[in-house]
Amino acid sequence: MLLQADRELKASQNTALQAFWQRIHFNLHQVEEKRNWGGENLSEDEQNEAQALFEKYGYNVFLSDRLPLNRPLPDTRDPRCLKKTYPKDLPSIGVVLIYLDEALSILKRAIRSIIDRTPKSLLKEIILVDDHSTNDDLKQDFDMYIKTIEDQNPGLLMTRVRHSEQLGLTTARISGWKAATADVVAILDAHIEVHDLWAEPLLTQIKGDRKLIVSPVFDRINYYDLDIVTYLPASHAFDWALWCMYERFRPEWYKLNDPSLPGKSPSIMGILVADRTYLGEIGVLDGGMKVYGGENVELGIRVWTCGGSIEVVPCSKIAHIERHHNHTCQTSPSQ
Ligand SMILES: [Mn+2]
Repeated sequence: MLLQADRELKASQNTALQAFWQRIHFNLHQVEEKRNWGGENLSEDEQNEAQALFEKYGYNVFLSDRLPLNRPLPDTRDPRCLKKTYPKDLPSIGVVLIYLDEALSILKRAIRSIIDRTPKSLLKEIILVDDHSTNDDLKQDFDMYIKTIEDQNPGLLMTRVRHSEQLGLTTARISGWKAATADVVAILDAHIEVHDLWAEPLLTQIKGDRKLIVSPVFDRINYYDLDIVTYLPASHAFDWALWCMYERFRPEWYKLNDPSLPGKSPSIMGILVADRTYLGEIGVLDGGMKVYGGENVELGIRVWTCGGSIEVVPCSKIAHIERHHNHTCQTSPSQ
């Protein structure tokens, strides 16, 4: 229903935007119905700027720079999630954000969403791992923003980790884990926004079983208009080429007829939340995995063969930008 209403709204907006679109002259690999750079009355210069930013980053930075950092997200959870309550004495959480030349406004919005939507009593630290970015705005401008965050949140530890050369995603995730001190570590991409109550369902599962590696359900943030598309819960699997893909949960999960319940998963898709010490006990991630996604498959096999397991937790949602020019997993379970 939400999406139907959304589509109708977009359709009416599209009529007004049609003339605008026709003035944009560049080819993309995938032709989308709409491209809203951030307004319908952009000057030629603004269109050029928007296009250049898109080509550089793979998502609509022009629009991101104009959206509030604390923009609300639609509640895309199963209604049953709203009735759940969580223990008061949950473990503390440290959030690791990995980035390499991410757009500044995207990074700021990720941080802001984490601070606004994680209880202060649970959020111990945010660890920013920079895998050797070179963009100028990630220097002083970003430092100033972090200083503001620190001044506004005296109880929150902001930790910076900078690689002196580019070491890759897996090593960056390991660097983040090493810098963490909280009970539980959440290793996230930096082009995300967390939804309300994202942390509590994950921490509850880990509190119940420290050998669980958990993942939220991702929603998609469209790279072109930054709107949210709801993804349904599914397990994180891989095909014979070891490439990530969504797969159905085991039949038992469907028999329970409650999509708010966690489901077991063979693997993860990169974003993972785990007991910090347990993740260390099983060897964190394999830094020798250089091909995208290899470390996720390897971790899945290791967790399951070392007496642990992996769960996808539907009541925890994180919105994630799937870039235009980037790796994307197959068969996204959108509704
Ligand atoms: Mn990503």
